[in-house]
Amino acid sequence: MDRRGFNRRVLLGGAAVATSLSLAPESAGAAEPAKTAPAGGEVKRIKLYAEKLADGQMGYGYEKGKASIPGPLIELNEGDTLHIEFENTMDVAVSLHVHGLDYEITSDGTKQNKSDVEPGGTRTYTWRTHAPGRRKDGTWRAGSAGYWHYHDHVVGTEHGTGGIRKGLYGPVIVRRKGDILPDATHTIVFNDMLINNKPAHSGPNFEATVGDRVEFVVITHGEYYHTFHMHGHRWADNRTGMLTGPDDPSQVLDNKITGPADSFGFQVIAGEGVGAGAWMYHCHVQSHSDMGMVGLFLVKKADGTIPGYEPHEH
Ligand SMILES: [Cu+2]
Repeated sequence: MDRRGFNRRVLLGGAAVATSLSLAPESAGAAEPAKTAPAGGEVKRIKLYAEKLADGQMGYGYEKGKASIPGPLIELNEGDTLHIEFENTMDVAVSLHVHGLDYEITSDGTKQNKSDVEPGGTRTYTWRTHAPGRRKDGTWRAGSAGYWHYHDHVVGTEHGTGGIRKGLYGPVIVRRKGDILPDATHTIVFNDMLINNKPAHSGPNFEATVGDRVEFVVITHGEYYHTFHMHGHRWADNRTGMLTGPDDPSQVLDNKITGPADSFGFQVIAGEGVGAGAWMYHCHVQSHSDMGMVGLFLVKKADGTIPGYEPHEH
């Protein structure tokens, strides 16, 4: 059983439990200690494809014929190494370029060092990650943990402008030992005036049940800056999006400015202190939200209902 199913079952414990939770909203979702990330150090191997999609867009996928926009979530723990056997099924050269991780120039994914992949070709990209630590000179070296992303760097222009516009991007999460693990992770990419390359005013929407620990990765691409806003939920403006304790000085936000190639992430307890509902998230640049940069965080009650929400209206 996955973590999400486990959490849901705990929450389905009965009406008496639900009542006590609603009287003490700060404890919602805290029935069990949160699960945490293990230490890294593994060598992992995946296969990744770049493909043209039926509607003229492009995507990355773990299997042939199953590319998606955004591409699949790649999760690592600090210290892990990832070898990606990358196959280009398209009729134009394509690449894989990652932010935030360690890679040699041969895994840069750019034309400048011939690390792109010709049509029909295959190449292995290697990404490494490391834990934080003290350098010999006494200074502190940051670890790799963070909310990062990957994208094409060669389709259309030598910056991958055409590939990114058509959907060649995806999320990467590197966790530190002890980081809290979520029940589910969702990716939201503001790409020009679209979200995840979907038509305006059409989401994407994400579902959860009150009390679920839900993680969002927010990435921006394209030409514009945006402000990411979520209704009813807040997060901390730091590496994990969560406060570490009462003295953590990180600012708590429900709105964050984000520009091209920025990425951040956070976890919320769905409906904590506010309950179920069709909670909007959207770009808060007013003209952008009016033009359809909006989706829903659909937080259901334990019985599956969402107060006031009529799906057919949306
Ligand atoms: Cu915007």
